[in-house]
Amino acid sequence: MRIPFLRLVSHISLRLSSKPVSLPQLALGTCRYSNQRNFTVTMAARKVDEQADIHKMKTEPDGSFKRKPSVFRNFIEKGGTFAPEKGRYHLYVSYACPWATRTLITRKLKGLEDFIDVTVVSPRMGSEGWPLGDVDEFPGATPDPLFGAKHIKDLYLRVNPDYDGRFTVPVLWDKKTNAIVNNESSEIIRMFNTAFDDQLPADKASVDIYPEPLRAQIDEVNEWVYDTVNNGVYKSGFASTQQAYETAVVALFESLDKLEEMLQGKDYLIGDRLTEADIRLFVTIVRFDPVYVGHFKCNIRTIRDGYPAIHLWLRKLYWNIPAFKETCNFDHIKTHYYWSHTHINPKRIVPVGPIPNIFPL
Ligand SMILES: N[C@@H](CCC(=O)N[C@@H](CS)C(=O)NCC(=O)O)C(=O)O
Repeated sequence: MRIPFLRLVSHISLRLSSKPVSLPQLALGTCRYSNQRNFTVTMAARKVDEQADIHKMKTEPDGSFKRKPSVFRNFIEKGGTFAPEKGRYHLYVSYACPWATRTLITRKLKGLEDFIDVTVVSPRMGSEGWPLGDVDEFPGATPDPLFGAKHIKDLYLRVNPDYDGRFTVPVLWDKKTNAIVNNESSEIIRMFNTAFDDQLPADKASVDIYPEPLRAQIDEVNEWVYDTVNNGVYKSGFASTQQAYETAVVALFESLDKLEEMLQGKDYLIGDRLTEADIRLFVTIVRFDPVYVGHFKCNIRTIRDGYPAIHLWLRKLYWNIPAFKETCNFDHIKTHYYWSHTHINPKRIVPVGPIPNIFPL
């Protein structure tokens, strides 16, 4: 039985008395070296270290987590710098990462497997960030076939040694110019949706996850689903104060309640066809019970017990459409979160449950 949301909010607001906790300040700017050259080297090394190590990522002064915008934002398009050529692009992903999995699902739905090769990182993200499959052997992880990179950060620094953003996946790489085309999943899936259509068989070219008549609705849903659900689970899990956590987790469950209403008797979120809105929501929902409920404390309800319509929609996508099931690797997913975030789970113990990770239809 689901707890009515209003009851829940009043219960929570009674407990919103904790003061914001001041964050441990990282010692940026302090340096023991008098020699100027040493100083520069030390600061540069420390900066990359901060960029690569998730444990050194700072939350905002109020304890909330804000995701940084992606930096590489080029498009594959006819007549552009990055032309749609078969075999030219390479995709670096993690099976654990929901953002990267959006691109894997779309790649499969569009039949782009022969057009774009994939490298899968190890799920165990350490102080250097994402390791490739030869540095950290893990079933399903692969080495970098292009440069023998040890970590994803090597690719970013190869393109720009001064890059000061995070070393995230997915990365869409151009083998012709040795450049990062794009590292923003929402844009990569839009490219995959249309850029290669001229070269694809009719049945794959006609797959359209961002159909013209539904675009306004898709954009509207994407906006709040991104903020409160896709990113909401991270805001909840990475919050460093009670108040920031409660704000995020309440907004998350309000949105899940809304999605539950929207999915009553429906197989797809918008209209009567599969769109990118389904793909973007699926990657979060499929990780919800196995990881976010426990690890990120998103535990007001589970999907399996609290949201029958979302649960049915999830299972239909997973079991009926191979692009969803075949890109979902629960071993990578669970290992990544529970092993990598030692500020949340210091002993790196990966829970056995839930059993099963996803129920049959
Ligand atoms: N906006 C990016 C976000 C990608 C992202 O944050 N990926 C995470 C993995 S789930 C990552 O690689 N994090 C590494 C880090 O922040 O160091 C997208 O949607 O492509």
